[in-house]
Amino acid sequence: MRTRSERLRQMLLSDQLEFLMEAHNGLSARIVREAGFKGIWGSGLSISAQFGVRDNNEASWTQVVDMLEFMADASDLPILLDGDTGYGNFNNMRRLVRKLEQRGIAGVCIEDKQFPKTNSFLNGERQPLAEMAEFAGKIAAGKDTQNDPDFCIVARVEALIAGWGMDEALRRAEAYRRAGADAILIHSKRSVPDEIVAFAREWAGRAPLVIVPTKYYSTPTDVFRKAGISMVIWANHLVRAATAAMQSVAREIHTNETLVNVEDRVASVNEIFRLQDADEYSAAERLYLSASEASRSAVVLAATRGRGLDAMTTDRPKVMLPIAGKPLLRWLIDGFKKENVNDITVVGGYRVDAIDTAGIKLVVNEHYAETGELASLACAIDGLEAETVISYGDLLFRSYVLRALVESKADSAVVVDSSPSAENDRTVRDFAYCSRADDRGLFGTPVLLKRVVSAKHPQNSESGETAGGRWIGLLKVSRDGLVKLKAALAGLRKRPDFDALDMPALMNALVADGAQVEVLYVHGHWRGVNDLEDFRQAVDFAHAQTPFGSTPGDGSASSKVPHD
Ligand code: SPV
Ligand code: MG
Repeated sequence: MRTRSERLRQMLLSDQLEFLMEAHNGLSARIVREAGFKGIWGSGLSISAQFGVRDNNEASWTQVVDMLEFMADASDLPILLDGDTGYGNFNNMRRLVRKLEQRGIAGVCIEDKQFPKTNSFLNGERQPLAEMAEFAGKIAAGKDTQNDPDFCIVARVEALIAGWGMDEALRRAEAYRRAGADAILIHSKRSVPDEIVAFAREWAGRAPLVIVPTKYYSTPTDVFRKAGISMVIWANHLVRAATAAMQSVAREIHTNETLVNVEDRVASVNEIFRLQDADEYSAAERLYLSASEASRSAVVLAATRGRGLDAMTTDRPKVMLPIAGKPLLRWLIDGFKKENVNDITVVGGYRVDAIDTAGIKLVVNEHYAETGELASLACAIDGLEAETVISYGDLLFRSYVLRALVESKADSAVVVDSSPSAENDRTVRDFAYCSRADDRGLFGTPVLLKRVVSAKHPQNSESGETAGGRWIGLLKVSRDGLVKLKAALAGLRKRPDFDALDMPALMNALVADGAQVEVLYVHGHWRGVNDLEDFRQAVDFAHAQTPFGSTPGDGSASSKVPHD
């Protein structure tokens, strides 16, 4: 793509009438680009106004240039800066040109008034003009300074505004052209374009002409085309649009003390994120942040009512049962947050209305009554791209359990409880067959999962193999592991019995696809909640995780409750 200055120069030289739209900060610069404009006017009036100061050089020129940097970053359009008088004499102009080039600004327009200037529409006729030769010297100094041959210097003639007449305007324009100006901006504050049209006729195309029809705004644009104008600047309409909108919304909210009337009239927060290019940030985060720094995701399967707990779950799902002062789900979420697992999707189903959504994304498995865990997982998994922990919703565990899981470098890892008490459990459990039994050594060689079997008792296989323990309901996949998991899930979805499948089927499919699923052995230190007895034990377990002297569930304490 051509440089910004090349494009601005091309706009000035083209046969078409071209347009610059005012912007005054990064956001408005981006909006100008999205609207389809080819260039931006860095308006002195608008930039000073958005700072809340007057158009009298109250903002320093470096503050203006800093703002231009944001604008140039937010939009790749050429920017023509309204450089007022050049902020001083020829020497200040030289430095300005250097700094603008360094920041990718395509050109500057300077006006033949005196520093500090005043906006042309405020007593314009009383404003002293610069001495013509001095101003021509400033233009020449700027042209001699620029490194980029396409950088544009536009000379703005204020003679008509100041009431000096057409001849003086033409005389000055010619002097500025000879000094090297790339274009002449002829300014008028009349409500009709007669002066401008007359000037253009006399000027006869000696250099491109630029106009600012703020005061003669009702003139049909074709009049400018016919007059041979090169470029029209819509000089202040975004700052005025923003002002009117902000005044109306602020008044409305102040008067009615509610947001309800304005929400649909203002840009959504997501639209602001889009204009800030938030998606690019997320993509870069995935590319550059190490897994431990990047935000991790979790999916919590919480769609079922919970068999064996019917009496307690008429009005809420199992995960909302209070355990030692806060719902089971909250224990889980607090545990996730401690390990930087912040993007938490909970799949609800039964009494989803009772799930507390603070800090989570809730998705619904509408068919929870007829489907299994994988159908619930499928409701959540598509949007995920980061390292992800998949968890049953009815788990309590000591915090080291989750820490070990998220710190695992494996593409996929599961937590298996090797304690013998697990084998005597009352309920049907997911037995994990592993490449090696738990030797409870600290630095054992990696243990891999062979398969998970749901059964009442661990089975001895033909080879006499015994289960390494119980899968507790925690699986982690890295970013790469997630890709494999999604593929395995997609494969299982083709099966007619998909709706009946639970997590073990997915882990077995992963293994069958050749994935190495690491086994992290624990020895107790967790509870699942499947029936009343579990529930009773979970309460005891949770109480034992609560720091001395704090009361879980009173909000202030809940975030402080460690699990270990
Ligand atoms: C500006 O936008 O600051 C201008 C144009 O200088 S005008 O305000 O119309 O003079
Ligand atoms: Mg200005």
